[in-house]
Amino acid sequence: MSTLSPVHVIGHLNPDTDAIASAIGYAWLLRERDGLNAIAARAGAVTPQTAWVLKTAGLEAPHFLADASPRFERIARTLPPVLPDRPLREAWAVASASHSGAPIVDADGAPLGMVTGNSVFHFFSRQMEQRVDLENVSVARVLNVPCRDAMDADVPRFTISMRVRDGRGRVAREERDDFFVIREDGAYFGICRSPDVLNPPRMQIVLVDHNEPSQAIGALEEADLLEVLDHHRLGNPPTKTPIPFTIDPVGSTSTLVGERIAAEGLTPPPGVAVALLGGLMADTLILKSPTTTERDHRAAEQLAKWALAPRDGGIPFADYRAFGKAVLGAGAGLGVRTIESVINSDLKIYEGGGIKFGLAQVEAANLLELSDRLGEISAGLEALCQARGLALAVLMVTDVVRSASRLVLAGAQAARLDPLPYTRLADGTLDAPDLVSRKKQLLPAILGMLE
Ligand SMILES: [Mn+2]
Repeated sequence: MSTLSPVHVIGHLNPDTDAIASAIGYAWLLRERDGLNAIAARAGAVTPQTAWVLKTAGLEAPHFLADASPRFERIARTLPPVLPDRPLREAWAVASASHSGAPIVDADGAPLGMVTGNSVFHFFSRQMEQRVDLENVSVARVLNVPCRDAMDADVPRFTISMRVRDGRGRVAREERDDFFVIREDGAYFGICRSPDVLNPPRMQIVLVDHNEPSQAIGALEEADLLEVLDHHRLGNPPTKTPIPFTIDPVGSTSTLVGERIAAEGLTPPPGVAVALLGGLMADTLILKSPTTTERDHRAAEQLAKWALAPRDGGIPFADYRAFGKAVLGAGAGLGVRTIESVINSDLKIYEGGGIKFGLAQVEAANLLELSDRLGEISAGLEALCQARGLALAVLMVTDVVRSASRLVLAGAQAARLDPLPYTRLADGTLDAPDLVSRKKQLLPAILGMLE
């Protein structure tokens, strides 16, 4: 991992596919071209359409950034912890190398205290109160006492996810200079020093696909805005220094990122190109929206060259229009998609237990959408079984937000799936509250049942 401070590239709240894709693409370019530690981020949950594009691109969703206020994780120094029974000289070595306190942490990760100049001073004071004859105590002997005897056991703790600004008051009132930073489960993560808490480094942010503060993550004023790359109207916040600021009235921010990558003579990994092509197709409705320009057409051609080259790991679509249709199809709710696309967009045929069967998966924003289309879907699955010679077919309708699925079964041998551990609802569908993966959950269960 890079030791450079991270630069977060992030799109607007309620991110659409262009906001996510342009963040991924521009972060890639900033890493590749400028050597920055650029990290794509998102300001909200991904939509089913974006989830489909990312899955097709073979990419993870960017990490979620709740706001631009620095967290304790950012200012933590991950010093090597010292066990409480180790001699004081080990903590001393850590403290003098780091010019801070030395963390004393037990074997299972629980922070116990800190050895600091002050805590050792107090240790001496206690010795004197106990009338230990200090003239006969050598430094070597003192440095051999267990750390736990000379540590400060009352060091305040801050959780990695806590905003630094929320810890400022506490730190300002303390006489100590060093504090524990702990994980959510209470385990040691690192230490932080009061100057870092009182004046934390600002987050470095690049905005893509928006420039208005009202559309951006919270606490933007606590961050350093490095750059804006966008295709919307102006509504930008003031900055203290001049920054690169691009508003270009083209169809998508993904277009702008694609153009810049091409202008550098670089070739992105196919997944990045797929994501950008997805963002462009989604924002321009396959180059048909009134916002579409000639530049979007050229960018689409270029991205398609990178994204659709199967030999280089690209995706199997005939051209960007075919891919664009799939993108828009993945964005539509179940309510408006054709049954054809609901069943076939993500259909896989398997063989097992002497039969051929099909498992299709579709993502829905809401499982209630299924009820309205159930009759057509069942008929479509039966027709699929006929046409492809399948003994059974299952459509797995997955609510990606709530991580639950409903199963619609069809085919002459559908009854073989009766033992599946899911509740059969009045409409004949199966309610599978924790089922999200066809590959890892449903397929193994079905294969087990057909044996
Ligand atoms: Mn956009």
